[in-house]
Amino acid sequence: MIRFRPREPGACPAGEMQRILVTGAMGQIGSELVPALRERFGVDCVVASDLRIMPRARPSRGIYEHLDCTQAPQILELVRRYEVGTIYHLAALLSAVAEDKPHVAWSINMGGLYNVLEVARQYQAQVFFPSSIGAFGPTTPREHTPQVTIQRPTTMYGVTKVAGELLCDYYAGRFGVDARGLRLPGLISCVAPPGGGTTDYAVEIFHHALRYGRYTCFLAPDTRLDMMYMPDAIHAIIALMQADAARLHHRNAYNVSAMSITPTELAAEIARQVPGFAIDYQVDPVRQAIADSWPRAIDAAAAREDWGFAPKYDLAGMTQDMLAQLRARREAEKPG
Ligand code: AKB
Repeated sequence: MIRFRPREPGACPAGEMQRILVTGAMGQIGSELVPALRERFGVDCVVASDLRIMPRARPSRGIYEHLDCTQAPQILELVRRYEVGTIYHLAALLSAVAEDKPHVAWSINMGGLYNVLEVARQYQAQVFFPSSIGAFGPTTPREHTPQVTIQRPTTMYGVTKVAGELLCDYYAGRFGVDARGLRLPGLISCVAPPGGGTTDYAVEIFHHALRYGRYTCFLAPDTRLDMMYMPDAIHAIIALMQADAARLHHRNAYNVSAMSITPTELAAEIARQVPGFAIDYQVDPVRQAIADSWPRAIDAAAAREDWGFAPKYDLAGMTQDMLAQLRARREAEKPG
């Protein structure tokens, strides 16, 4: 087996590059995290994996493996075969789907994480776990939500996220597993669709604006939630994983957010850049109830202080870049 050396000093905690495994690699975050990690550490150092079958026209070069995270032996096999030293565990169901299929959500979100942590314990691997603003609930302070506060979520997704944070803390404290996490807000991105979240409207709206000039939103106009543009999320994930462990006071998991916005505000910003764009509302009671149980604006001070979290994109900058990226993609997809 070839041993890889990191391109950058410090890329691998052992000083000798072990490969990186990304689960759920074809999802919304994985589709942008995998290329970013390959760019940084080298194409062959990153093993992308997913339950989904990779399309014949592969979006990128590099190792791809089929992986069902509920099957611990499959994770173990990949970690051994590729000498994995870091696992970015992204495979999970999002909030709306999890509410529809709570038993499946428990099995995938908790079972998958438990298996990943167990393998990480046995092979001393570092673990990234994406928690969420969904780890908070209706009794959490909704404005300037502190880093350490009440966490009594009322959704299965939230239950798995709080339990996941605690399980990661347990493995860190009890077994010394270097598990780290972020409480991610809604992520806005142009590469892969989110699929099944409460904040998905903030991605759909862009596609509909360019295609139809209008959008019917499933959340009420004044539903304020935290959001972040994907390039900032990717940067934050890698920055957290590279941070000096001694500085991490809240390793599982840090509040992060770049903007706190409503559908009305996002639509107004899009309308400034897509003349004639219009929004109307057909509220989905299930997703609205989930959104109403989440914070309106979380406080990311701990992430700024401990490891320098500093998102670049605000609402206007994100909207401008999203529209430019999506227009370029639409142009490239045109036949001839
Ligand atoms: C969802 O809406 O489920 C996710 C999240 C905020 O965790 N985007």
